[in-house]
Amino acid sequence: MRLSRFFMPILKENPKEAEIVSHRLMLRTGMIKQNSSGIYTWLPLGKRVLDKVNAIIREEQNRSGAVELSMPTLQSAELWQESGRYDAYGKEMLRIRDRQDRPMLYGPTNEEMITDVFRSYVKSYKDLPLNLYHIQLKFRDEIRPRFGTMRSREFMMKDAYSFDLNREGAEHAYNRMFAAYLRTFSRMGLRAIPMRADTGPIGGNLSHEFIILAETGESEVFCHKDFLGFDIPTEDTNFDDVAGLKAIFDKWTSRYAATSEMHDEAAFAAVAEGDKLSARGIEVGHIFYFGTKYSEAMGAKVQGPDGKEHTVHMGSYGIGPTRLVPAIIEASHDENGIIWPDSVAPFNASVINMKAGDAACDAACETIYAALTKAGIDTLYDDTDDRAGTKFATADLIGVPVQVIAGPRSIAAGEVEIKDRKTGARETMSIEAAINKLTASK
Ligand code: 5CA
Repeated sequence: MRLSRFFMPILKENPKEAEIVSHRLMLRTGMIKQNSSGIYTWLPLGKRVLDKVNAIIREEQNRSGAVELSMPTLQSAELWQESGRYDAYGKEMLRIRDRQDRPMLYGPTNEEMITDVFRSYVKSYKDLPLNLYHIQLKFRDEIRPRFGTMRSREFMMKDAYSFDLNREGAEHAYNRMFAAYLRTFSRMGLRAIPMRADTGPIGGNLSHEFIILAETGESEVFCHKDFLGFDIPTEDTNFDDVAGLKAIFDKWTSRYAATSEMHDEAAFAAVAEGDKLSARGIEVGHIFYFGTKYSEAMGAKVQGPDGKEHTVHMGSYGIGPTRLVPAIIEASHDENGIIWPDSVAPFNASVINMKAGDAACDAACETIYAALTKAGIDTLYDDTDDRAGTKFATADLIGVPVQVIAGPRSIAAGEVEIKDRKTGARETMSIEAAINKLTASK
């Protein structure tokens, strides 16, 4: 992408309304724009990050055996009347009427709708287990939307729903998502700790929130330090291995970890003083097993191997992509701006032409830009006529992991400088060596 043709409205001043660093940086770098309270446009730079976050989520959901579909944002109230949640949900639900005066709502979650999809088609245990997911916008009329897309009213959610013949099957489905979540967050450079959690309006009694420790987090959390060192399930994890996944679950629930709603003072007091972590955290995912709560109310049954009808056991599993983006920034920034992990960076490299218009600089930058692009590296080429200082500041601010810097003096010597955004380390090398270095890992 040539910066001169991109749309990246960088703000010169720090936006005053932003209370936390991720919100400030997302506004400054032109990743998001607020349209109304808790409702945001994802501008091109932000959209690129969000797409990469979603791609990782999708890969790990698919790896675990979940199947993607897409459900609408607007739902008929009828389904929610069936489950009994239409009245129970309260003011967070945005209720709408269509021209026929039929009650509709903008979905805050999709348990009812997916149960309806399921009961329309699935009649036999032979079609189980099944886990269906989508990545879709939700709306919750939060009392206090704040911190940008961290807690917004319209937000994106990956929501998956599992269906099994019995509790045993449902527990395996839960463990599948549990392991997939550990992998998902780790691939974004985050250490998420699963914590016993309250189930709120979703229901059930087995539930974990996946929490990133961060000073600016909204949740108060208590856990054992060992979580910081536990191994993440590997890429070759067998998601059909019931005992293997149970072992992962057991390991990751073997130490104390709870959100404030579920906090047990006495149990926490038993943790050795030096092992206690009492901190703040950001909830990036939340998984629930709620048995037959929806399937019972809505008649989702299958014929079992015994020939009898069985009400299916369900769970639901949420991740908040539009919250993950600021959570990653909270975990990875410095005084100059964002430091993106390569896996979610909007661009993986930037080429900085210190003197656009200088024939030698232009030619060298075009060569590098073309070679990196050809190798499949998302590259931002700063071909604008801004001052070099401005270009450096912008590159640091938007946090692209590697910068290739070309100025008239270095180009005359056939060289460029490579700067690592995270460490600040700089290396000078030939143009060819720079191209080789950056494309080697691709
Ligand atoms: N149906 C279940 C799981 S699919 C559910 O709705 N779970 S939830 O309420 O815990 O939401 C799932 C995830 O969505 C949360 O972990 C969080 O990452 C994200 N999320 C929830 N509310 C918001 C919000 N107001 N703004 C941004 N993200 C949110």
